[in-house]
Amino acid sequence: PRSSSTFYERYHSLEDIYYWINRTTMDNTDKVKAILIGSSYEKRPLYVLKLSLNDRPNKKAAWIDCGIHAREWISPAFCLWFSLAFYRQNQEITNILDDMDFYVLPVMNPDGYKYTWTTKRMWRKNRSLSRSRWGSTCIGVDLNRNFDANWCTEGASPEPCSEIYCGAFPESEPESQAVANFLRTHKDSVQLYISIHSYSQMLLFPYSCTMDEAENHSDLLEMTQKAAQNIRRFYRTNYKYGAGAKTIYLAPGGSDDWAYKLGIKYSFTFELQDRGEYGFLLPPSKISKACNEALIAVKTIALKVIEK
Ligand code: ING
Ligand code: ZN
Repeated sequence: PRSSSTFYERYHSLEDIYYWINRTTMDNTDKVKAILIGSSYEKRPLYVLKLSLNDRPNKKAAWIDCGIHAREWISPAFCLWFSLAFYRQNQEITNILDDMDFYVLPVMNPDGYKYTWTTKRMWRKNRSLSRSRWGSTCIGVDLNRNFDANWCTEGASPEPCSEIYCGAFPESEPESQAVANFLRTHKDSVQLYISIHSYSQMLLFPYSCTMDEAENHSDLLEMTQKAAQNIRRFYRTNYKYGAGAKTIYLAPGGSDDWAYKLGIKYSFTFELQDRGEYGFLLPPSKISKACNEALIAVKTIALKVIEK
C-alpha cells in the first residue's frame, strides 16, 4: 500500500534490518563496510557498519550501538537514520566525517528484538537461558548490567528472573562480549562511545555504577549541555543531562561506564523520546523528530571530540 512515510520513518523487523544492512553496504561499497563482530546467543550475526570517507593515519573514530534493550524500538531506528544521514552527506556531516570514522551496531540484541516482534512486545533482556540457585530456569540477561563496571552491585540483580539480571559473570553473554572485544581492539582510535536507549529524553554520561564523579565530569557536562541546548533550539524539546547515577538511577554494569573505564573518555548513553506518554511504544509518526534530536546531539558532541 502507498504510504507517505519513508523507510526510515517506520519500524522494521529484524529480517528487514539484516536486508537493509546488506543493501546499504552493497550500494555504498566505497563508504560503508560490514564487520562481523560476533554472534548472539541464538547464533544470529552481529554486524557493525564502518562508515568512513577517507583513510588517514591516526584517524579518530566513534562507536554507536543501538538496540541493547529489545523493546526500545526507536533505538535501532536511530542507527538506520544515522547511517542514512551519513551516506547522504550534507556539508555538516562531511565536516565531521573528514576527521572521524563511525562504527554503528544497529541491533546489539537481535534475539530479544526478534522476540518483541513475534511474541512479547515489552521484552527487555537477551534470550539466554539461566538456572537459578533453586533450580528454576529463567530467560534473559540485561545486557546493560553485564559489563565489567562495579558489576552486579546495587542497581542490578543476581536473580535470573529479574528484568535487571546481571548474568553469571561480567561479559557472560556473547552480545556484550562481542562489543567489549571489538572496543578493546579498537580503543586507540575510538574516542567517542554512544549507546542509544529509550525512553525519558536524557543525555547521560559516567558514572551510573557509582555516585562518584568522573575525572572529566565538567567536560562531559558541558558537552551534554550544549547538545541539549541545540535540541531545544531546533526542536523545542527538553532533554535532561548529567551523570547517570544522579540523573536517572544507580545502574552498575552498563556499557558506557565500562567503555569509560577502558579509556574512552567521551562516553554517553542517550535516552530518546518520549517522557512516558507512549514510552517504549513511540508511534512511527514520531520517529523522524526523535531521531533528528539524537542526531543533533551526536553531531554536537562529535565536533567537540574532534576539537580535543
Ligand atoms: N535505561 C538505562 C538502563 O539500562 C542506564 C539507564 C544508562 C543504565 C547508563 C546504565 C548506564 O536501565 C534504559 N531505559 O534502559
Ligand atoms: Zn534501555
